[in-house]
Amino acid sequence: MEDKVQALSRKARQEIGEARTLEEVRALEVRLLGKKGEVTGLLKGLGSLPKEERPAAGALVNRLKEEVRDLLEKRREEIKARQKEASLQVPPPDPTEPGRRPDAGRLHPITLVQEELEDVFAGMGFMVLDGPDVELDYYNFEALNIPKDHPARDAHDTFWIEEGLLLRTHTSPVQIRAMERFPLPIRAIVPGRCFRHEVVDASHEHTFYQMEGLVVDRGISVAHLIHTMKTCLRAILERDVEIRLRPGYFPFVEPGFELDVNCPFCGGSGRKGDAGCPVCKASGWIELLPCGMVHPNVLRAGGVDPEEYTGFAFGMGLQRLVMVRYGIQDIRLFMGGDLRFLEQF
Ligand code: FA5
Repeated sequence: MEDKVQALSRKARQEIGEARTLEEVRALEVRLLGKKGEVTGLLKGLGSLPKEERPAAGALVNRLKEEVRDLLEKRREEIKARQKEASLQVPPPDPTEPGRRPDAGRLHPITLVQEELEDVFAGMGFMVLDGPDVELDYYNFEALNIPKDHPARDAHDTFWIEEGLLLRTHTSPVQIRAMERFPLPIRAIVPGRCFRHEVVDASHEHTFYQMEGLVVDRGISVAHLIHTMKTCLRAILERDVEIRLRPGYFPFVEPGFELDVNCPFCGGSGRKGDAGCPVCKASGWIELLPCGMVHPNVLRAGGVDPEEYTGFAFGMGLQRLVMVRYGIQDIRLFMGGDLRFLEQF
């Protein structure tokens, strides 16, 4: 019996030492200690020994059983520890892997065009002014020749705040603020945010950007307006532009115009291949911005004598200009926060 126990002990030690997985350990456990296992077999064989040998042989087999149980448990712990270590291990760095480019921020297309415009106008001697987003009714309407109950207010439905304050609907209030604050002559642009209570669609937002322009001096005429607009549009659209003025009504200018530019998508021909140009609707012109000669009442509200001075003003929709420049069809893309759009600039 002693020989058998020793032989099984050696065999068990070796096999358990070679087990690589928990499943293998479990299979050995069954084979050695299970009901029909080899150690159990030895225990069962005790009955066939002479009576006086049984206690010593029994103790031997029981020790073997303990030993095998300990060996199995130890191996199990080793395998578990190895698995845990392997799962924590970080793969070594791969020097052949292509590098990752850090995400650099970039300017929003509206800011981009706004800054370019500021440069162009600064080159023509214009100041860049700012005005409050939250405005008084007086500056947004009254002083711009839009008294209470004037129908022009209908086109500027806005968000009202208590005590006669409102979110400005255009940058034109800064015309008055500029004339109040600065000596003549004045040459100024005012880029800024505007708000209207408006149904949002492909060309209208509730929050949008305008750039106001104001020139007040002796002898200012429509010719100055046309020259200034052509110079700025040529720089921003990076091509020679044709413009045309159509009559347009705004209470704060007289005469007032809608300024159109020849369509950059069809070169002003109105045709794209065999079909009509879809961008300018085959007209060859794109409506770009309203402008006009400053109304005498507005000059008076700003403390300027209209008998001595004249001026022109314009109110450019900044998004509109960016859309024309880059061929963008939907104004909602600007504030949508979609990186696939923003990363193109
Ligand atoms: C005005 O706001 C006048 N203050 C412009 C002006 C200034 C005229 C000086 C004469 C002299 P209008 O409401 O048309 O005008 O707006 C001017 C431009 O702002 C439009 O041509 C358009 O490009 C842009 N705009 C107006 N409303 C929205 C809107 N909801 N979403 C996006 N852009 C808009």
